[in-house]
Amino acid sequence: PEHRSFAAVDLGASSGRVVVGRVGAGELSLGEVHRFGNEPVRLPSGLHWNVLGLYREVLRGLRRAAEARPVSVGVDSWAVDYGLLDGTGALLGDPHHYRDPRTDGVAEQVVREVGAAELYAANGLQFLPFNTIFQLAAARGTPRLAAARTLLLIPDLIGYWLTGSIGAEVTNASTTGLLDVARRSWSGELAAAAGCDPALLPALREPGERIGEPLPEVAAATGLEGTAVTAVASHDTASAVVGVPAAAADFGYVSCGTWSLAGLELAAPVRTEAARRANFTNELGVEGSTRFLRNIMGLWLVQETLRTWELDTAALPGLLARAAAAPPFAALVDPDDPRFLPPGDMPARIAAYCAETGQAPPPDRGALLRCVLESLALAHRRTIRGAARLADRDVRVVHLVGGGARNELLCQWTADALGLPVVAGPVEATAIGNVLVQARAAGAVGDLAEMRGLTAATQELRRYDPVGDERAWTAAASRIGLE
Ligand code: ADP
Ligand code: LRH
Repeated sequence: PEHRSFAAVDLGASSGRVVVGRVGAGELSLGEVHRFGNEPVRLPSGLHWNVLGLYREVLRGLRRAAEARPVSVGVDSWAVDYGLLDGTGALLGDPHHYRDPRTDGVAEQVVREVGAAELYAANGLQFLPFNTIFQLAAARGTPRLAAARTLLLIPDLIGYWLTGSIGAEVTNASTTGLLDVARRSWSGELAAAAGCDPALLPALREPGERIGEPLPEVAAATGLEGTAVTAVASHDTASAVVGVPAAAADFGYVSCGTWSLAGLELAAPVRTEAARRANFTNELGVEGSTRFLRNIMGLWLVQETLRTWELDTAALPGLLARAAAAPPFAALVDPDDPRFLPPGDMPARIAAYCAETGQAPPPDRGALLRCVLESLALAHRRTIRGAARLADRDVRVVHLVGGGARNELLCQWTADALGLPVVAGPVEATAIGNVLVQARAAGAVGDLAEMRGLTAATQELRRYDPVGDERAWTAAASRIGLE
């Protein structure tokens, strides 16, 4: 055939989709066959993902994808969260959401026991309170953990349900805090630091490896018979970085959805004391690359604001027009203030932050949205500049991918704040990266450079050149401590 099809399942923290990608010589086209919300559920035991509901939607989507007769299927999702299996392979309870407060104070305790520098030397990971290593430490001594025989990250869990095959894909495993980043292997010492039995951790697999094929009941439910299930870069951010349409090496990226993941692609981890202090992470990418980046609280601030106002994304274009008309730099926040992490009333938290820092709280919805987006642009600026400095690299262009690429204000302000061109798109970079890693495994596309060339040549991109006075952004950054 002139082109071949691949099905990508991409589960984001705010929504999931199943996409069919067609790949051929000079061709890459995407068709979304199913999209569904991803809403957590609060139980007496805490905040959980509805992983069974998600799996049902995955099967529905795959049934539609099957009509395109895909060569293979790949699954990616948000990182760090996991399900536990008992000795028979049954799921033990509902996976916790990384925003569940059961980890409060736990990370600090583990860091006190092990040492922050020692942890960073081993796993190279930024300090986030919900890293899997800290979630496991929080679960120490629970009956559920005692009964567990296998730990599976979310895409590996879906892969297990689809095929019956158990494994841990390495890009996502690198977000757990349990991986020795230099050796690309599980670390017994890190597992011990969490009080976790290393036997829970399955054998690692690389992106592109075959996982298996659909179990009979899955084949019956979806019509996918004999289709391979292939390991992709199953950490959504790793797939998004594959989907960045960069032409040269001197690029920075912002994978901008629920989170803004901002940083660089490097050949090797940077685990200097300065990188640790600036809280940069070294997560693993494809072709042996390192994703040197930092989490920025991202569009979560917008999502939770809309939820508080009982609005959804459909209201965004109207609200963004009002943000554009609001006065500039009236109020600013540090988006990474830990108070913004849990679910809850976001406008109230932003107002409280402003009051505490001697700023007038935003007087209306347009002003509040402007405050959030200018603050995010400043955080993008600080993080890209910080990454370039810490890794001693030049950045000449910033690629902004994910749902945030639809937000013209955020793209323009990121360009203005950085004084660099921003190339926005693809919106579905993650699904593209998922498709392309499958296509490479099937021999339909070559290496990372070739994949990026194909994305650049076929996807809709928009360039934002910096305008206005960068000094205004510098002044704003120093006002709020984001330099
Ligand atoms: P995730 O993968 O983390 O679930 P996405 O990459 O799908 O996130 O991005 C979702 C975000 O994209 C939304 O929170 C919203 O802020 C933004 N977005 C979606 N549609 C639009 C739009 N039409 N205009 C501006 N922003 C949008
Ligand atoms: C983005 C993401 C990010 C992780 C977070 C938990 O969806 O995978 O890279 O830090 O979710």
